[in-house]
Amino acid sequence: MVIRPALIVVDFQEDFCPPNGSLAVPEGRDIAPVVNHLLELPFVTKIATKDWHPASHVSFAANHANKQPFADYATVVNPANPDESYETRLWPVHCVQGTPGAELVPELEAGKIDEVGIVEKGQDPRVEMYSPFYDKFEHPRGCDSGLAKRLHDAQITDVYVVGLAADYCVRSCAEDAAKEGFRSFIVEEGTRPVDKENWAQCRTELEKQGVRVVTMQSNEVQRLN
Ligand code: VGL
Ligand code: ZN
Repeated sequence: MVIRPALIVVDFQEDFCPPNGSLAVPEGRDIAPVVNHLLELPFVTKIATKDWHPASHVSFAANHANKQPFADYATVVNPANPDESYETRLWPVHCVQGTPGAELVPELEAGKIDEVGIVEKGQDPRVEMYSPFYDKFEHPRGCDSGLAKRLHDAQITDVYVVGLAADYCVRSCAEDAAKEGFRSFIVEEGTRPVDKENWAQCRTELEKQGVRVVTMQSNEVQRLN
């Protein structure tokens, strides 16, 4: 079996990491050794993504009257179709374009990412975009980053996803990779969730979407060596 694996390092940025990140994921920075180890392996392509929001982004609680980050939600309407909408969780201001919080963490060996590797997402102030492939709107399709085409053009068969956060952007990335027809894996030691108490449930839902959560010791990772 010929496998052509890709690695996607999702949103390993200061704002998602302790001690100072505005949306710090517990133990978020601790994934660095695992991510760097994976970056040594012979993936066909190694991609990093950045959450890259304008200050006016819809996901910031501060941009809505009387809304609290983490606790409250807002309705996002498809700018191209008022009949399509979803409720989205609100967050502290994070990963604003060009700010220190939006930088990749210095622990990440970014020199090992492909030259053209960085995908920036969440740039439309009106919509949430957890996945680096597409935003959630389908009728019509919203933002397409071009990542799916890039992976198909490179004849990728298997996508390995790590980074932050497991239950939001890593999850959405792995689900879209599966939808695109790639075998899709999340490497568990290379990610951390915002809500640890919901991770078991989240895993079950991921497996239903065809994503496999694997460990560094699994055959799926060991065979890459
Ligand atoms: C993320 C919440 C808001 C993530 C991004 O990268 O998982 N989570 N924006
Ligand atoms: Zn965000």
